[in-house]
Amino acid sequence: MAGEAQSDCLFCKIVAGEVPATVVRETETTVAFRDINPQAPTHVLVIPKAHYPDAASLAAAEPVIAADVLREAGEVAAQEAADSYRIVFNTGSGAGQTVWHAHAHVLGGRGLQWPPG
Ligand code: D5M
Repeated sequence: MAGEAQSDCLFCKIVAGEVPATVVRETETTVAFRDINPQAPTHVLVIPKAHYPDAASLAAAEPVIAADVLREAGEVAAQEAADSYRIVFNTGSGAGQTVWHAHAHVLGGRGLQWPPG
């Protein structure tokens, strides 16, 4: 069923506490943890606890939780004292998505180029 934990999903395992992560924030609907391969001084992933494969499918099915993810991304940036930051949702393998559980990258703490690669 939509939103249910998937046994083969890494981020569902992080939500369940079965895979360790450095959690920086948690709410009823979201978890924020440090990216294992940071690309900036602040690089935190914000995920919904419910499983959706990407941001668009999350927003279509659970718009309130999608908004929770965005709000938490802003809270992470505030917590990390990043006044300039980027929120990225890689969507599709051609855009670099490697984990098929919706996640916002929150990147900050250094200058960020535009356009991204
Ligand atoms: O982003 C997926 C991100 O997930 C990528 O930046 C690495 C990160 N990652 C992978 N495994 C872990 C664990 N175990 N902890 C923390 N971060 C992790 P994508 O946009 O799908 O490429």
